[in-house]
Amino acid sequence: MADFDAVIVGGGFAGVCMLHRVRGLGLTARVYEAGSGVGGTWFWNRYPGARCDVESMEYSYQFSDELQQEWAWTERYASQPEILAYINHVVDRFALRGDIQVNTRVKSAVFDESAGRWRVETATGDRVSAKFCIMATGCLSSANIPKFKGRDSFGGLMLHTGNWPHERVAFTGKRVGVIGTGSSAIQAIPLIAEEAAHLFVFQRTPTYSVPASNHPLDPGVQRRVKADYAGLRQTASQMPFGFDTRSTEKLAMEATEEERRAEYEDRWERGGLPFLGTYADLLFSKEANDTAAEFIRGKIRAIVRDPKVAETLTPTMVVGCKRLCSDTGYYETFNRPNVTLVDVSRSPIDEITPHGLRTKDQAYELDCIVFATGFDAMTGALMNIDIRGKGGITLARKWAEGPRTYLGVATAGFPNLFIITGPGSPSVLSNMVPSIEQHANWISRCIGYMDEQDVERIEPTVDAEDAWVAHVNEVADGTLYPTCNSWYLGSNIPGKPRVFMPYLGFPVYVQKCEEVAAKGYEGFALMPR
Ligand code: NA7
Repeated sequence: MADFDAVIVGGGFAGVCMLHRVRGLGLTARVYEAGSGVGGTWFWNRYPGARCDVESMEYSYQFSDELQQEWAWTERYASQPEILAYINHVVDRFALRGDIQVNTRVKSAVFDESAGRWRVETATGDRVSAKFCIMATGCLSSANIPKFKGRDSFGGLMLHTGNWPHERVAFTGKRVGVIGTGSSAIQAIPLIAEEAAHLFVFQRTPTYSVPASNHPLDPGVQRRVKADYAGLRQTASQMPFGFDTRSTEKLAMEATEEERRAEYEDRWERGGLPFLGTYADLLFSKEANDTAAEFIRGKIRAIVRDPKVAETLTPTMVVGCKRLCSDTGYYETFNRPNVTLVDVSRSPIDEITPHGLRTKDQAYELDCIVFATGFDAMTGALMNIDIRGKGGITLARKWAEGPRTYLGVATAGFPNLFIITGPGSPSVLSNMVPSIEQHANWISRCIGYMDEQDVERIEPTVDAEDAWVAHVNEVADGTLYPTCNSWYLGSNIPGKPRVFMPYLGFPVYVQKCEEVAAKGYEGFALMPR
């Protein structure tokens, strides 16, 4: 059995960054990656239009200024192929590939209490041990395909956006059905519609989306950012979501209607997720939120020509409660003669048939079904691994009522196990790359501290964990987030406990992590060597 200092599960942005950090400590490490290449989310999500909706200059690592200076992004929002090229560049530039084993899914990770080591087993039969086990398994990596009756009977092409083929999928001349209208669907629908003979969009909940206003990146803008990259990173780190949303302290309810309209119009024109940064109370006050929601509803009514279709596309919930989307021509697509919107909230999908699908009211003949039905977010990928801590307790059992972590980075009863961007950390409510990097830095510093202080094992105390879980919920309960059924709450997966999983507030969170470290890892139990 091979022994490593650290096993890292997952070769996406988190695993790659973590490997670089543990190498820096002089540790031996092995990364296991289920895919045939690195990249995680950006390896799997190859659907047409897949692109990041955080600006490319910010969706990148900052651990090496040389890397920041060398790499040139070509668009305001990077496309999936470009992000995949970037992560591969990083892996080669820092000579990390040798420690990454692809095509290898981790099956189990069991803590051997007497040896104080993690025993990790892969689906391909590798068995290794490591002092540290670091889960870099991703927040949105476990694809969700609803268990529709007859799902496997379909005779045509069935795809999930999060597990897309590597070769181009031709939709020309095909009758295509897209199920779902979340971020992935919103990016894919306009492009599929351009190709398909006919596109049916099966919508259960309408989505708010703001135009991305994507464009080639101006070399002048790029030069200016690179002249003070640290300045951009610093500004971003102080924003609630950890990227530059141009968030203000202004309150919607203190502005006049004309001022609000002008502000929203300006943000709509500039495009993207900073729309939510227009006012500080948008996610806290329903009255404030209604002003933003009504602005977007007005835009939908103005864009979509058929009033009935416009009405079906118009959301009624709180804007931002489910993730705000950012699109290129999404609502406009419903003006095309070859696109039909099907409201499956009124007439749910009853079954998948050999030739298409049937809703309560009607049968649809399809050549291809695209499931844009999301992920078992935050916990799904971890639950797919048999993780056992002290006393043989499984993580699945411990988290049966919802995930419990301290700082979203560790969980009591599982010594020397770290989770990158786990539930209870800002993760999906932040710019993922800086959040990943912050965790990788924090974990490597913690491991370095353990070495210096002759600490053999570290795990959170139950008290610290309980207090953190309560705090994460308290923060969420002070917002409008719990008012709808989102995947932040796990409510997209039947039977999953309804618990708000991400931590809201990147700057406060980072400060808390710093304080914990500065106080000798307060809230953790440290066992000496
Ligand atoms: P999302 O945002 O979870 O969207 C999934 C969509 O699929 C959403 O519109 C769901 O409707 C719909 N859905 C799920 N199950 C069903 C069933 N059974 N019937 C009909 N419709 C269904 O996933 P995405 O991949 O778009 O985005 C995930 C994240 O990736 C995104 O937020 C970014 O962070 C990147 P619902 O709203 O549940 O009614």
